[in-house]
Amino acid sequence: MHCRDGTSAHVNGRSVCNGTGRKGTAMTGRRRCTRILYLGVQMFLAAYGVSQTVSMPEPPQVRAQNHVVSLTLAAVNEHGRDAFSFEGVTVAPVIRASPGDTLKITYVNDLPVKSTETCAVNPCMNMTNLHFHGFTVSPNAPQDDVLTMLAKPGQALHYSVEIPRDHPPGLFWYHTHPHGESHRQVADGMSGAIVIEGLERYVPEVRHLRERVIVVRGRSIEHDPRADELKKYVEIPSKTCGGEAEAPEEIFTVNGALRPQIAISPSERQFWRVVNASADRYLDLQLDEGEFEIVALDGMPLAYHDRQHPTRITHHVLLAPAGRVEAIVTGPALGTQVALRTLCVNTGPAGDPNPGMVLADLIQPSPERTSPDQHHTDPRPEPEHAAGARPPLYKPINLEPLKKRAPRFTVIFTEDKNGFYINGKKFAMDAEPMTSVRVGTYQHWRIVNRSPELHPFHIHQVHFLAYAENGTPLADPAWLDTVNVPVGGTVDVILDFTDPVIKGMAVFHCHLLNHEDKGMMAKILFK
Ligand SMILES: [Cu+2]
Repeated sequence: MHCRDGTSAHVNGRSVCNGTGRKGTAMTGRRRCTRILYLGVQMFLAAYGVSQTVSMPEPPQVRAQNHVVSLTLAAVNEHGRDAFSFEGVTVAPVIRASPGDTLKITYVNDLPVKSTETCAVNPCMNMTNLHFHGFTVSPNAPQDDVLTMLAKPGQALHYSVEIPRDHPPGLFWYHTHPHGESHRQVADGMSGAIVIEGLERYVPEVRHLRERVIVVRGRSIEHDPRADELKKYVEIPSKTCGGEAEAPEEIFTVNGALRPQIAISPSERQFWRVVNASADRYLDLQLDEGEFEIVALDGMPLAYHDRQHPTRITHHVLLAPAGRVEAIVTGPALGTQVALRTLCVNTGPAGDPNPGMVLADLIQPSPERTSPDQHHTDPRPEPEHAAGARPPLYKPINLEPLKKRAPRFTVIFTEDKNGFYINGKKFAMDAEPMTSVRVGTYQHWRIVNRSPELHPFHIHQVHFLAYAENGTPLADPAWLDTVNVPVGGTVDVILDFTDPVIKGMAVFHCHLLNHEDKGMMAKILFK
């Protein structure tokens, strides 16, 4: 088989082409090759546990009825990997709710009593629970409690999470959070998206756009005999991009599929809601051509705090593990080959390899093409409880005086061969809170990274304005719940502790979950 870029490889007995990973090269040939490639690769992907679908799979959605979203999820181990099971299928549904709704989730731990897997802290106990990442809700049971709600194999947890009526709309996600084995479970894929409806209140255009919920997960290829083929398939360059010595150990999947196709017509505008659900890898999203018109970051509409600037245009966007971006994208011109890719992220001398690779290909639906996507080009149906009927809430606030004051609290990330620390301490389940804050206030914190690798800082229950890096004001300050902290550097944030629903004990931690499991977490008491 001859590929236009002169390269080929064998996957499952079929020849495939290796793109160069650079835009504008070997496009026509690559497209032809890519189609043949899919046939071969999808066959072994089935065995590999990745979707056989060529189009980007769409997970099932669960909606509210009478303001209650009810579902049962189970934790299972399938083909040696931990997974969520929903209605008998190992898939993580997209949960859709409106402000004012209640999530009633029965979470059954059907994991085996004895684990065959490896955890950050061995042995894996196969304890599990749920965290509702980014939600401004109570940290007390039966809500977003990761400290006392833990199910052993055979046990069940009953969540009843009340989403406040004034909760911002946007993309959130759920994942498991048992200290010591969070990394194992999330790396295996125990994560799913949550949409809080109502973003069209802030950016009316999105109401009429085709919406795509895109869950990006990391997948280990460390012990996969086909690692080389897989790396070629997603176009990981052979040259490393950071200072790291090791070979790449993970590739990204998109809604469970490896390099699926996303149908979008020329000039069509779509509303993409992307979550980085990987346990420990960064995304730096870019389209080969085109830009992202950002509407929300980390589930917070840009307009919420800045009514005059509801969107922001960018060519690439860094998403730390757990980060989300919601953006309008425009279909490329007819005949152009465009991929959604992640750029290389240099995670520092002690960091993990985080190479660039292709996440998905944008394809243009054509009449002869029998893509299931063709039937989904209509605007999405109105949510059952049209949050859009309510007027949008805005929260403009002048934080300049707080920025000028010295930080009220400093979080220092350090690591050594024995573990990972916040302010010199390793997390313990029975630890006292490292700090406490009075609900009703804003606080200036400084996050300090005294280590030779990146760490993403995350705090439960609240959002913060990240406004300065290494002491320099950011060009685009943003309200986030997870922020990257540069190697040897600092990030200054103003945390919003004003919502009375957050009262209770919560945590803040590094969202490289391997680090969290090994101690880089602390408790905070909201009182
Ligand atoms: Cu970390």
